[in-house]
Amino acid sequence: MPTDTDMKALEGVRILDMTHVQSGPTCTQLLAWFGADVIKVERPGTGDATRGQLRDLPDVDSLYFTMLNHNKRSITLNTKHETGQAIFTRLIEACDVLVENFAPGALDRMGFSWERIQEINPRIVYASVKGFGPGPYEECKVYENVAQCTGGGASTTGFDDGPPTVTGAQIGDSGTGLHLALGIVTALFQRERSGHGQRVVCAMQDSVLNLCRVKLRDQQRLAHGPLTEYPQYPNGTFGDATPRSGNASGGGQPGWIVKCRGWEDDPNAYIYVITQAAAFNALARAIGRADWIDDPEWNTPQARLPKLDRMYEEIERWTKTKDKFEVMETLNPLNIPCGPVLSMKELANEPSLRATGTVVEVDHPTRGPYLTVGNPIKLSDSPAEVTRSPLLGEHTDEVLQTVLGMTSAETEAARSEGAV
Ligand code: CAO
Repeated sequence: MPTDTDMKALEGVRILDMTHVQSGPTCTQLLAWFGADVIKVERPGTGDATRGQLRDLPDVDSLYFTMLNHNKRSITLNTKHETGQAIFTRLIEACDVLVENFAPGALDRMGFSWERIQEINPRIVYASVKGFGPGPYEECKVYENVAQCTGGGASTTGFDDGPPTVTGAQIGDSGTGLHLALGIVTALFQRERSGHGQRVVCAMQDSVLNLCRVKLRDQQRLAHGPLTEYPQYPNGTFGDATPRSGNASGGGQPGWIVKCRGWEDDPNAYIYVITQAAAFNALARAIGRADWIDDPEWNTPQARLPKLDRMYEEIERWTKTKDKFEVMETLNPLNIPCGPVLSMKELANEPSLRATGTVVEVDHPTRGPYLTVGNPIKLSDSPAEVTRSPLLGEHTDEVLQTVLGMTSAETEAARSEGAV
């Protein structure tokens, strides 16, 4: 069937984007990549605080900001100013979705409660990220690592004899943004049938816990005996909560990270190897331990479980003789799932990621070209083209005039009042 490659999945959907920092902007960036018209509302003068955070170049929007706000338009609007609020009300009328991730109650304090927003536009989907859902902490402000700690990520990450550890993957911020994006498109889908919008809320604690689902599984398994795939088994002790499992696999097939050639100097000369039962004989042969195949001490998953550490020592004896890519090339054809530990430097230069648009170079008027992560979700009929993030207020006049029909004199008057 012929496809119209110019058409985008969310074309015609207009998003009023009140998000800042990371969690909310991740969500609206995804919607923009799918073709939504995302209008980012920022405070006049300063804008999203991340524009100026972790700067690598003076007076230029930071990579933190540029990499989270592609494909959006930016307007400045003081939503605490009377004229600004009148303009904001008209934007609510003109948009399909309002997204925000301010501290709890911020939008209500500006005079825009959910009731008021529905009055202005009953079809609008109003979506929010908050740190916590209703309960003792609902009024708290939350950043990434607070969510990783309160959602179960930190207590289950790291090694048993070390402190709780957060992961580099931004499961609290970007993870919640992803959840929120799904909530928004689901609400829009329901609106097609119901005719009215709804409230969508994602708490960062809930999103992290959702991503840590297997650890709540393990919490309940603990009541019935030790977790046999964890490195604490059989010689260590288990307490009454899911412990940290080092690099053990979270699934039913054991796995671990082992050293490869060059590990003494290269912090990433490692590979993850999963000893999937179906491919075990091939692995035993590859590492020079074909004797395991007929040895009842080694030739069943049950027999191996109490001595996974010894098994991985043997695997590592072999992997240390090869670099991580050679190990990958040897084991993959044998159907042994494994993955080299790739550094950010290696990922940035990986040709296959460039070819699919998962890593893209984008040009920016004040910083020049930079690398970013493109849309990881590939739609065959809605290809995502990554365009640069907007400068602060770059589209204020354009949006107020084309979306709201304001004249240039009205826009100028709002500006001189300090409303935009
Ligand atoms: N015009 C006028 N005022 C504006 C405005 C605009 N365009 N945009 C924002 N403001 C105001 C807000 O209304 C708020 O004012 P009040 O405090 O008077 O209500 C104020 O700016 C600051 O908002 P904030 O409290 O959200 O910002 P903060 O820097 O203190 O906190 C954060 C940041 C992220 C901790 C908080 O927003 C939060 O907890 N958000 C929810 C959870 C979340 O998304 N966290 C992830 C962030 S990424 O790591």
